[in-house]
Amino acid sequence: MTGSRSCVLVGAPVQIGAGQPGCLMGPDAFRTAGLGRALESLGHGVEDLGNCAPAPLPERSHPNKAIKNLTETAGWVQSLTEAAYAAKQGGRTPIFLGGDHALAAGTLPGIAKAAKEDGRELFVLWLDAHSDYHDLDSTESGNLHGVPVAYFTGRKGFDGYFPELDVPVKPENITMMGIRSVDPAEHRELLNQPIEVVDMRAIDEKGVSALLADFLKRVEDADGVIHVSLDVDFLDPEIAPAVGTTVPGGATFREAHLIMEKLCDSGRVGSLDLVELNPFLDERGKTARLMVDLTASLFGRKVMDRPTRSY
Ligand code: 5AB
Ligand code: MN
Ligand code: MN
Ligand code: MN
Repeated sequence: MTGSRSCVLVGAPVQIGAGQPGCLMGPDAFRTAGLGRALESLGHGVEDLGNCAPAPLPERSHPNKAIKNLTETAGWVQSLTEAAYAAKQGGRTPIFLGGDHALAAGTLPGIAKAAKEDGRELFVLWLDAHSDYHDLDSTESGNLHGVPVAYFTGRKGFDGYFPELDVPVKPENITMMGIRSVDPAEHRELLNQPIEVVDMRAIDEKGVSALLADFLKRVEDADGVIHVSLDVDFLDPEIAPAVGTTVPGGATFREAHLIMEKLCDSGRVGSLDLVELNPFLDERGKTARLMVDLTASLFGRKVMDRPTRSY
């Protein structure tokens, strides 16, 4: 990423969207693992805004009885939408420290609103084992970290349950990478959507470099700005065990770093979610440290001080 940035860290200790507790500790694990210090050492300004809390909302319930913690999740969506919009003001670069992936149901609407006001086309790179494309009717686990993409793209069925969506994210501007676990209901809906799904087979066959270059070309053609949403389970569980929803066969250490390095070279990343870290499941801070190192790659840490294109 070119130049020095004003980074703002926004803690979002949401854990009620995930199937097991522990993500509550995520923001502090990122701080302990040295996220702020890593960014400062790269020459960026860092302001830690502390942790957000969910907005208190009137109790609500949905006919799908599997759904867990609907009211509190909607409260998080509301407070994080406002926090994300505010954090994006003044040309700053917000980094949201999760917390489970339900937080993206708040961060993306706030970022989308800010991008619209700035006259910028917003693109989303969704790095995850899962597509998180359930709606409130289709989720079987009832864990609402599985619904954010459906909500922030404006799919029906959230009215009256989640806050009214101001600015939806365009499905054609979303690329999902690392995907290897899609439920049947998500699969059916994704086939009707222009969301690009780069599954692990595509990565095996073509490599992350070429696949990411296609995405970056579209962003550049539109003079767009990118929001990256990085779920720990995008990574292979061997290198990143601290997540409740591990799926074998994930991205390798180098694939993940290469994605971050190329995103950095693009100079187009405007905001980042770091989600699903469950420090209770970690091995001596290994996953937290890897997530910090990946963030450092995204913000300019390089082996050689030369851009990729000069090879
Ligand atoms: B994550 C599953 N599709 O709905 C469901 O970790 C998993 O944010 C959702 O990607 C995983 O419960 C949500 C089986
Ligand atoms: Mn996810
Ligand atoms: Mn996931
Ligand atoms: Mn997960």
